[in-house]
Amino acid sequence: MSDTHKHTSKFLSLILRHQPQNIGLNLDEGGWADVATLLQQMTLHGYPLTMAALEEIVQSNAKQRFAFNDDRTKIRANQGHSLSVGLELQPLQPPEVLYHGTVDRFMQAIREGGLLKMTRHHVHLSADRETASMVGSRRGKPVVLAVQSGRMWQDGLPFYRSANGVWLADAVLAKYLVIDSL
Ligand code: HQG
Repeated sequence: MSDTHKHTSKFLSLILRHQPQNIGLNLDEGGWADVATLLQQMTLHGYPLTMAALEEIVQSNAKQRFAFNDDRTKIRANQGHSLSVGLELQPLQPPEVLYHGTVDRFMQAIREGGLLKMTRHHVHLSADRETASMVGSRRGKPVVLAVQSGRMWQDGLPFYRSANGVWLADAVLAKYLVIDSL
């Protein structure tokens, strides 16, 4: 992806997850934005964007952060919102173990209160250690926690998976956490 596309893609994350009002955009209750309006408003606000460029950004995004609807008249972020949007996620049985990447400075709070969703809609988990380690390393030396997701599911706690494959939970109590590696 070109640097211009990367720059635009980052801004698009901000707009579609957190602050659509920054460019005068409205999201509907499902988090969808009208594509024609988005192209127009992005362009007006210094991020010139054509349909072809948007399609390339959506398709080439390594984490598949964005999705179009069937006729490509609407677009939304697949997860990561701080805005209140209904992604209509269906509960789904998780694998026995999922992973969460964090850093040491949060560990005391996590040992006491478990994993909380903080400013997002859900706690984000991954099926592999490597992804969790990468997520943790955004903040420093990563600490990877194993989540006993199979036990949680048996205990009646729901899990969801976003369209781009991120596992989501409402919270993870400390009793379901195991420090996997330091
Ligand atoms: C921590 C990026 C204190 C938690 C990434 C994390 C991911 C606690 C931070 C996705 C806590 C929240 C999500 C507690 C959790 N006390 N700290 N009780 N419970 N935390 O960014 O999982 O680029 O909201 O460990 O790659 O780091 O946005 O969540 O460090 O996939 O697509 O509080 O965001 O993807 O941070 O990252 P975040 P996350 P995107």
